[in-house]
Amino acid sequence: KNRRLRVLVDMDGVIADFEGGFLKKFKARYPNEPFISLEDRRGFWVSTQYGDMRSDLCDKAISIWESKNFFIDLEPLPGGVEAVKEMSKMENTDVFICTSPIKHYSYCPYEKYAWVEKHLGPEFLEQIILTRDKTIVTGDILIDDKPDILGVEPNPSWEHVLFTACHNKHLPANPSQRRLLSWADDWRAVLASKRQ
Ligand code: UMP
Repeated sequence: KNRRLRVLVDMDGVIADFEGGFLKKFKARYPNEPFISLEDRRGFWVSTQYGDMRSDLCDKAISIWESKNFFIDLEPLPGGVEAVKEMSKMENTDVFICTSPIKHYSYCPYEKYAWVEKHLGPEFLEQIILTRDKTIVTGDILIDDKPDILGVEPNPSWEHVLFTACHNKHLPANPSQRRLLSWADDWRAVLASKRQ
């Protein structure tokens, strides 16, 4: 039996501030358009909520994360980089950054690698998994802010631990889904619970 613990950590909304970076650049590029404050965000898809506000705002939202330097400029979320570094130094623990690139591939995949190198260090370039389908990746835990993680594998090996974000914090409590409220929450206990 493999006694090493494999932790999959999502990037956007978990260690990189996608929502904050989006809002800042949306306001700068479209200063005369309405925007949705982080307090009013609902639903995982930013583009859907902007499109519901006014149909042309869907494409305007998408234009933000399709632009050069959007992903590399994202600020780290509080405590995320420190937590990933700490768990990667724990005994019998393998940490992978598991993130879905957008399909507009000009900048995003490159900038995700560059972000990891910049904030986590070049040794973490070995740990990156870029996939649009996380269900086919095996692991013990997937820490991710997306409430529903679906793909071709109906029974993924990992337990999805929902990382709280502005868009998911109002969702009704789901007893079958554990949460991490932030990186100040007890992520070490979550890992420990999977080692038994
Ligand atoms: N994303 C969109 N549309 C949105 C919000 C996010 O395409 O409205 C992108 C940003 C990330 C990806 O590249 O989806 C989410 O990836 P994960 O966090 O699920 O890895």
